[in-house]
Amino acid sequence: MTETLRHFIGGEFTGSAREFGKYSPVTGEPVCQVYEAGESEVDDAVTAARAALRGPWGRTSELERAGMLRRIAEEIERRFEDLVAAEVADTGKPVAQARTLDVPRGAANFRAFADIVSAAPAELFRTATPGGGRALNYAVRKPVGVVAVIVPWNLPFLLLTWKVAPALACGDVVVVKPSEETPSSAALLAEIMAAAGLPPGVFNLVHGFGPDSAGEYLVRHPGVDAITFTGESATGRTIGRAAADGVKAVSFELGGKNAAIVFAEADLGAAVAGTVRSSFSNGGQVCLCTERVYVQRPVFEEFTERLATRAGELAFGWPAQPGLTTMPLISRAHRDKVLGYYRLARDEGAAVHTGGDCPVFGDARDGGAYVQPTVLTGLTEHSRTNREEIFGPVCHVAPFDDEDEAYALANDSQYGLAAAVWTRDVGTAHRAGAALDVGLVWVNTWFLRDLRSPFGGMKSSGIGREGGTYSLHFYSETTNVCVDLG
Ligand code: NAD
Ligand code: 6OD
Repeated sequence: MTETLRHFIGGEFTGSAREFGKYSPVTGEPVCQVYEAGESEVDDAVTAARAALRGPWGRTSELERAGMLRRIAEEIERRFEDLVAAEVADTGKPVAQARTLDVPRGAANFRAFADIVSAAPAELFRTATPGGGRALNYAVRKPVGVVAVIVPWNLPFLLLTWKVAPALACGDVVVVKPSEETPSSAALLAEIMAAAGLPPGVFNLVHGFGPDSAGEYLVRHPGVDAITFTGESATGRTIGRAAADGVKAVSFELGGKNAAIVFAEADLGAAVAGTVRSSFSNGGQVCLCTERVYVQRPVFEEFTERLATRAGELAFGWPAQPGLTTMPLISRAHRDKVLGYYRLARDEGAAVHTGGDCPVFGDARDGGAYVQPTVLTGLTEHSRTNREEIFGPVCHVAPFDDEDEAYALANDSQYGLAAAVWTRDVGTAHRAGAALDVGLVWVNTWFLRDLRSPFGGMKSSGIGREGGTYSLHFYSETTNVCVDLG
């Protein structure tokens, strides 16, 4: 067991009166103890942030901040193995995944926003009015202020740095609250910020839960100017109410019930392999995962059989084992929720082609939070299984006959985050992009990211877009200056 993880406030690591335990998804054994912030620690963090905003940080140029972001990226790379160990301990994900996705994306997030803010164009208009007025209008971008950053547990370091990097690029100061399930990489990020030379108070970290804890105190704090949140849609609604009371700007990246659409003329092998990734990666715990798969009728049976076979072959193991293709869920509580959906699916009349239960290992992993990757068919579109986000390694496969029907099925959801389309027809690819009511459409791929592109969801999947200049808009305030030219 390590020492109790502390908050990072005004450049100092501090404890608080209460603490909680973090347990391993692999074995259920304790990982660490964590201090829980109360109202006074949250207030201290917001106060420290505000003071830092008034100091030299608030007057830095874009290029100075870009330099700082690059130093943070270098420091992430220096602490690479510590970060990998932290992510693996908290989530149980394969070491190989943490090494190739989660931690490298942390460094990439800081480098990308260093580049984006350095190259951000200025807005300037020469104005000529019919009455003879002549003026120069230009927009000055300023920090939005104190930003609350609240993130979930599924890709902890990737999602935290995805929001901290643009906030710092824009000159903001942040108070971050990681998920209670994944405090460890955030604690390392605080050390990284100090080592990179970020002034005290610019990055603050409070640990704790949501309701009646650090999360709720943070979003209700009057000193917070903007809230950037990733998590469940229901939590987003609660935070939205608090934000409305305080007239705070929000950026919400919320839940999904994403569709994959496989056309009969697609490369079926690629579609099966891609759907294995899109439905089961990270234990199905990615907001972008596809839980509804629509397959054109001529290839429906073959696709379902091949998908179920591949899903049944996904390898369970210990995180350090090479060749791992799946992982535990984050906690026993989440496992119980997912197993509840497996039972519900059966009650609603589903055929279970593979999975539907927990694996039995006969070793310490039986104390962990594993479930089997599961492929279902036979449910109606109105079943709860097909309408509610499960956030586990499970998908339901259903047939469709023509393109319009596929889009109608995919769009029939309260969510609108992402879709994956498998086709060889270039016309279909572009029509899908236009027809699907989601923020992100992948064609013949999934979760391939360019950090300059807009990211976010429609409907209950979110409010706003981040990525590239979209992030600069959210994390900045703008003052337009109009100078009369006489
Ligand atoms: P969650 O909403 O339960 O928690 C997310 C964070 O919010 C945690 O840090 C939690 O402590 C905090 N929180 C909870 N209640 C709060 C409150 N009342 N006030 C302030 N903070 C509060 O989500 P989760 O279970 O950690 O993550 C899984 C969810 O996140 C899924 O729904 C998934 O789709 C979503 N997600 C969305 C995206 C996206 O980009 N759209 C990305 C990742 C995850
Ligand atoms: O890639 C990203 O920037 C991003 N925000 C991914 C979200 C994944 C959801 O679990």
